[in-house]
Parts: sequence; structure tokens; C-alpha cells
Amino acid sequence: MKTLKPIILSLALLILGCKDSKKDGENSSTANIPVSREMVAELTAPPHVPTPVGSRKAKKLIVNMEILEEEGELTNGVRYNYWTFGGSVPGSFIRTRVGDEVEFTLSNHPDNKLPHNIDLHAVTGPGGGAESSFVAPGHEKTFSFKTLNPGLYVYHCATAPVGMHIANGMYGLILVEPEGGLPPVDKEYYVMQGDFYTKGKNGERGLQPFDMQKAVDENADYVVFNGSVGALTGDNALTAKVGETVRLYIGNGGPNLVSSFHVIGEIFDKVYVEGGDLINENIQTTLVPAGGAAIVEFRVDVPGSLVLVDHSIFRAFNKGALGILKVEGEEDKKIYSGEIREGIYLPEGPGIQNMPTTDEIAESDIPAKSFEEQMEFGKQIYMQNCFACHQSEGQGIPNAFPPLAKSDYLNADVNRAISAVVNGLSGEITVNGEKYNSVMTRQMISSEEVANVLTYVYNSWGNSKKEVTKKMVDDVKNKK
Ligand code: HEC
Ligand SMILES: [Cu+2]
Repeated sequence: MKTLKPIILSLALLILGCKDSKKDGENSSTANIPVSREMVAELTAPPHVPTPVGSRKAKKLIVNMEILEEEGELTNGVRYNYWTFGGSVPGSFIRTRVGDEVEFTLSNHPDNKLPHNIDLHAVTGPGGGAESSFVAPGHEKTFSFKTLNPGLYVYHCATAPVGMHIANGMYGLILVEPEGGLPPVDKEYYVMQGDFYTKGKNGERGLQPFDMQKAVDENADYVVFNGSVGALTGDNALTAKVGETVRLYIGNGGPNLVSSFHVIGEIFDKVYVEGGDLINENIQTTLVPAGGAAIVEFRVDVPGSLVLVDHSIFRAFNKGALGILKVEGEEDKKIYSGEIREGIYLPEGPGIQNMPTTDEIAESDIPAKSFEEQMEFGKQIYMQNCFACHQSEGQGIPNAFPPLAKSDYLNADVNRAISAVVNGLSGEITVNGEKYNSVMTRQMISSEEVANVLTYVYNSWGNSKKEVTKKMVDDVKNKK
């Protein structure tokens, strides 16, 4: 008996000690972290994140968040009435550390039409703060919470109809860093996916109201990163230099769709699975649930454009879930050789694949009223239909897709170019002295759209400035 006592005691201590270092012990221990002084939180619009917490002590952190209902552009020519936390979709990024006492003030701008609130998944408490923060236009509400669990968390509006408030853009991320902060990296970015439902179909211009039925049916017209098509492409692309480590804070606001987040041309060295403590390594695609998050990290080793996508791939190439991380620096042929050999591989035969007949293509478009409009509509069609192969500036991809910029093939014969788009094109062609022998399938767009896109191409990137009309397109179609 005498000898057993100390053993039992130390066993008990061991269990207690274990429990303390485990996650379920976290709440009780982090609840007791003392806060020293007060600090106003830095909030940032995507793709930026506030300064890391580093080694700072837990504080009383003042967060002032303003709700704004404002019209913005969902994609070229498509307007949408966004509801936002802080004027951006996703809303402002909030960066805290474990043990912070967050004093949260939610203001609903007097020009807004509706009441809103906020549910932060980082809050331990009823509705994640939703009940205490319900606020009418022209009013503000303050509540306070202590960050008990480290991790990356979603916040969103939880006012009925909740789905509609989220669908209109009311979501964002709040990061709770562990004691001492996350390990430092060279670049950090904030990327959040969301699905949008509009009365008109994808690409239909004008101010598009929210479509409740499509949302209920989970039939998204747009799936995008950071609130709009192109929010992370072209001039808005993310950037890094060869050799840098990159950390992406990935969120998914939904309201409906789960994201299969992938970066084309990169492997995640580390994934903080679902934004928690579990670290997985060497990952190709990570699942980000609706109302969930993940932190991914990787070192960029070679220059080029890495493509961020939802690997439910039609969402990326047809609905907008596509972003670019542009990496600059020296090539490393050991890691990536570039092309070594090229051959032709046409498993379905050299003929042009037949898809629906021309008659099946809707001719319901509103004709462009001016050259300017033709250019605008044409650009939009280009970005939706041609960009993936011929690239943003018509530069093409060597040995695969011929350039449309300063293309002698294009400029020499307008009917031949029209035919390439409406009938498809295959067999060997020479463009600017380079041979291509591949297949372009016929593009399933209306005559009006062919006219607009070709007018855009002819009047861009050093081409011969022709104007293509619907009649010219119809003539080529009828000749066939
Ligand atoms: C899936 C990839 C793909 C898409 C999408 C695509 N093209 Fe092409 N395009 C090609 C390929 C490949 C060729 C070369 C075909 C060959 O080798 O015979 C080509 C050739 C052309 C040519 C003639 C060659 C030149 O460079 O001038 C034109 C003009 C053209 N495409 C325009 C368009 C337009 C406009 C669109 C959008 C409406 C489009 N293409 C969409 C792959 C594509
Ligand atoms: Cu709301």
C-alpha cells in the first residue's frame, strides 16, 4: 500500500499533465491568459492580411467593423449588389492571437437597407456573437469575446434569410494565432471562395439581382475567389519570387459549394487541415468546406504563373474560380525542364469533334450598339472562351496554341479566321513563322458573339483593326 501511493499520485499527475497539453485542456488554460493593454486591430481587404502577431502578449483588441451594402462588378459588364463586412468580399481580415480579449463593434451604415449581424466561428458563445450583434441600419452594437482556440476561422452574417446574406458576400476570415505566432514566411495572402446566383445566366450583363431559387437548387452562375471573376488575375495577380515561401489563408464562404482547392504547378508543402492544428504534408488538393478554411504553405521553386483553382474544374474555367500567383526569378532546369519533346497526340482522331449544331446555339443576344460596346462584349467573350488557350494578351502558348497577337495568319484573311471560330480548325498551319498542328474545336457561341470577339481580337495587341459584323459571320456559316 505504502509503495503504491506515490505511483497512483504520479499516474494522476501524468494524466492531468497530458490533459493539459492536449487540445481539450486548451480552453481552460487559454481562458486564463491575462491581457495587458489595449490595441486597435489592423483590418485588411483581400488579398492582404494584417501584420503577424509575432511574440506580442495577449491584449484587449478593438475591432471596428462597418457593414456596407454596395454595388460592384461581378465580371465584365455584370453588376451585383454586394453586402459586405468592411467594403470588400470577402470581408476584412481580422488577425488575433490566442488569449486576446476582442471588443467587437459592428456598425450598420445608415445608407444600408437591412439589419445584419455577425457569427464568428472563433467565438465560444451563443451564435458565435450573432445574437449580441444584430444591428439595424444607422446603429452599432458592441460585444466582447476571448479567443480560446488557435486556428483560421470563418465569420459570416447570420441574419435571415442567412443563405441570402452569405450569398451576397457577407463572409470573411479571422485568424487566431498560437502563442508566439505562426512561423514566419515570405508572403502571405488572403483568398476566399464564394458561389453567386444571379437572375440572368452567367455573363448576362447589367445589374443582376440575387436568384433565391437557383441558390436553393445550388445551381451557381459564378464561383469565384475574392468576390468577382478576375479578382486574382491580370493586374490583380498575387506575386512571389523564386525561393520564397508562400502562405495562403484559404476560406470558403459558400453558401453552398465545397472547394477542392488546388494550385496548378505546385504542391503544398504543408496544409493546416481545415485551419486547425493538424498539419498534413505534400498535398495536391485540399478540401475547404463551406463555412470552413485551410492554411496552405509552399515554397516557389521555379518562375511562371501558378494557377489557383477549385479543381471542380468547370467552376474554374467556366464560372470564375481561377486566380494567378505570378512567380518571378531564375529558371531551374533541374526542377522543371520546360518542353523537351513534342509530338501530336489526338486520341479522338484528327477530325474536328462535333458538338451541338449551329442551329442549337441561341441567337438571343442583344446586338452591340457601338464599336465600344462590341469591344467590351468581345473582351468578355474572349475571357470566357478563348483566354484559356490563347492567353490574356493573345500571346498563345509556344508549340500548343498559336498567338492571336500580331498574328499574320489572322490578319491575312478575315473569313478564314471567322471559319476557325465557327467551324473549328485542324491540320498544320503557320503563324508568325511557327508551325502548329493541332485542333481547335468549333466555338459554341452565337454569330453576334463571334463578330464581337473577333472585332476585339482584331483591334487588340497590334492586329489590323478590322471590324467583324454578324453578317460576315453568317455568310461564312452559310457558305459551308
Ligand atoms: C481549347 C483551346 C482553344 C480555344 C478555347 C480557342 N482556340 Fe483558337 N486555336 C487553338 C488551336 C490549337 C489553334 C491552331 C489549330 C491548328 O493547329 O490547326 C487555334 C487557332 C486559332 C486561330 C488561327 C490561328 C491564329 O493564331 O491566328 C484563330 C484566329 C483562333 N484560334 C481564334 C480563337 C478565338 C477567337 C477563340 C475564342 C472564341 C479561340 N480561338 C478559342 C486552340 C483554341
Ligand atoms: Cu447580413
